[in-house]
Amino acid sequence: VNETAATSLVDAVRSGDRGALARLLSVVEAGGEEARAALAELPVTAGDATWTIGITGAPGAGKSTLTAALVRHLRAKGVRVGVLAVDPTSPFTGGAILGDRVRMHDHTTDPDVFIRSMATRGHPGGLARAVPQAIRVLAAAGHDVVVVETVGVGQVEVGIAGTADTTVVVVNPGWGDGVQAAKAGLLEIGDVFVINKADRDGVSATVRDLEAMLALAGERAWVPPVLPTVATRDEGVDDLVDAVERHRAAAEASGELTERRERRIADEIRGLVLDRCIKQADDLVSGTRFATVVRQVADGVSDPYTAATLLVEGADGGAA
Ligand SMILES: Nc1nc2c(ncn2[C@@H]2O[C@H](COP(=O)(O)OP(=O)(O)OP(=O)(O)O)[C@@H](O)[C@H]2O)c(=O)[nH]1
Ligand SMILES: [Mg+2]
Repeated sequence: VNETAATSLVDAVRSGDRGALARLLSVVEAGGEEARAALAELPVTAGDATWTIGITGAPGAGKSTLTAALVRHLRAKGVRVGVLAVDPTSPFTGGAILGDRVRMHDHTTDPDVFIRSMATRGHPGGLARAVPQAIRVLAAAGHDVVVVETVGVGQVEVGIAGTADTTVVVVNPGWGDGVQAAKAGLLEIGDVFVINKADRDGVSATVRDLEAMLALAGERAWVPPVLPTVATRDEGVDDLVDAVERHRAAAEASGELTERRERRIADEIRGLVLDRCIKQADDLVSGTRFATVVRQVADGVSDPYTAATLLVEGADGGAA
């Protein structure tokens, strides 16, 4: 790998070259040697000044619409914003990226906004690894805030939102007793709760239910606020910006910020380890040695457990 190429790509990103930024994000998403070389140029602490906001919630809750509104409000304050829209690549959400593009369209010509969709294809460790790395890249490019939109289903997606500096959980009126939120693990990770689509019925009941469920956690230094919004009409978004700023101040003061950032680093390392283990496993279960073992089990000479142990532990006596 050409270390000089990696260095000049990172330098170009630091100097504000948007083409280079797009390329570096692709490199990071793909992982491997090229990503390693580039990220070696980007110390984790380089992103310390950048605030990350995770936006998560059920499919269709209005996360993208809310993100676009949030970006608009932050831009009005002169804040430079990067957006990572994590596409879960499920067959049911195939339209998500297109939808996000449409809603984000207002911002695509603003040089101080950078929007990127990130696919979660590939190895299970991929997303846990790539999101923290992409945040670091966007920080290096001078973004003051990075918003990460992930759908609030799936352990990995919820986990990623939960390691943001501030996690915003988006629900809709009629989530009723909040059981869905609890099941998805969203109650634990939310620093700010938004009841979007507050133009619909049942807002006050949902506020009450959520607040009651949050109160079950007992006394806490930071009590997550519950805010109604109508993202499509830009209502309540000022309050959201305000709540995020208050949470930021509280997290900085309490040491929670340091903890979150360590969790993000842990996710990244875990993802890298997982990717490598999977690569090693793939190698073990292919090739002639594997074919031999399969035949032995098929012939009744060995059994699957013994075969697996032999493959993993590398003893070749039985497999030869
Ligand atoms: N009535 C109403 N509709 C809204 C509001 N916010 C968003 N919507 C609509 O809800 C639909 C889904 O909005 P998105 O922003 O794509 O939701 P999302 O959570 O990003 O969806 P996925 O990324 O597919 O999970 C769109 O048709 C929006 O126009 C709101 O406050 N009120
Ligand atoms: Mg979306």
